[in-house]
Amino acid sequence: MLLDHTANFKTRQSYQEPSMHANNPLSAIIDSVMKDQQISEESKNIILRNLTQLKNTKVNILITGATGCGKSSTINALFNTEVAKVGQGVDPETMDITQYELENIILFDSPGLGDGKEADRRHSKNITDLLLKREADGNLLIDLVLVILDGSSRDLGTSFELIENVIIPSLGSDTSRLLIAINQADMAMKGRFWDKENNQPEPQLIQFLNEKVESTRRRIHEATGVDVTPIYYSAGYKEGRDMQNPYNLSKLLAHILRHTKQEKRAVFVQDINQDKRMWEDDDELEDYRTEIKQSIFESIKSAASKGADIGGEIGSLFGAPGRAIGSAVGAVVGGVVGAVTSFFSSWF
Ligand SMILES: Nc1nc2c(ncn2[C@@H]2O[C@H](COP(=O)(O)OP(=O)(O)O)[C@@H](O)[C@H]2O)c(=O)[nH]1
Ligand SMILES: [Mg+2]
Repeated sequence: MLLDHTANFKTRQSYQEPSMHANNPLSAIIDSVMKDQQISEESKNIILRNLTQLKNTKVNILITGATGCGKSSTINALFNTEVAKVGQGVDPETMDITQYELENIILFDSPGLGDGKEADRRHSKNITDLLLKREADGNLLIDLVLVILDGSSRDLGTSFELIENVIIPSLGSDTSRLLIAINQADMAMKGRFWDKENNQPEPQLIQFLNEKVESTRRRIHEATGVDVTPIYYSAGYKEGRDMQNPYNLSKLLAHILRHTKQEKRAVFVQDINQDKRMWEDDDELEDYRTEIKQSIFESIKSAASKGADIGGEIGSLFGAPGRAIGSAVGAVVGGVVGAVTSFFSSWF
């Protein structure tokens, strides 16, 4: 992947240090703006200030669910790093919340319920405290709570208890912070009806999973009055030489972005997994990858032009994500559009 970026950068005359920002799209965009000959100094200053601020913006995500549901696997599949240790068993490291600091995203990995009375009490309190926590500016710290259910489990009772009695009561009136995802879709029928070759469910399993989604939605609605539509996916696995790519991970990311404030979506560009294989297989009900690109792109664009009447200039600066570099877009655009699209084209 890194080689792809470098190759793209080398074709752009304005960019001098191809490898320096290979993993940091926002830095690359800032560099491009700085080196551009045609943007006015005034606009440059505004854009740079905004993008620098964006670089320092954090998105805080709480990921929770019963031990073994696949939190670590999901983190490693979604993000551009192997930070989260995957493993089974109850050891001190999985007993409490583990925090992972990526470039812009901060992950709080907390066990859900089901690890014994004492542990459950502690985890419930940790989760409640986090969900109520506010930053210095008064905003809630946690932008999104992702609850992962183990799709291969027949008994999701403790997970419903977690959602209904711990998480929802701590969300406040705005329940849009909650996202529920059913993992291990491949194992939902004990591995039956999973088309390994094409890494996708067969019709019987699709029906089973859709029913699971619907019963989960109905159950939570009846217990709490809150409307959530879970999605199903598979984080995949790696076991020695045996590996299975994720399924519907792009759908999961698209939903994560929908549940994230528009102005914060941009920072995902820094942290999402650049391994193409993570994003390839999904239910194709929607074009998730295009949605992801566009929503991140729009967020970068509006963040960059914030607080200044430079709409026209910024518009031409960024162009549209799908557009080929150097086609309808002018010379000004090349650098920045190039920086953004080259990252995406090598991922997706
Ligand atoms: N078949 C399959 N196995 C999975 C999937 N996600 C996770 N696993 C496996 O489930 C086990 C527990 O996963 P882990 O990520 O450590 O769960 P955590 O305790 O919630 O962090 C590991 O052996 C993973 O490889 C999946 O989508 N499909
Ligand atoms: Mg884990």
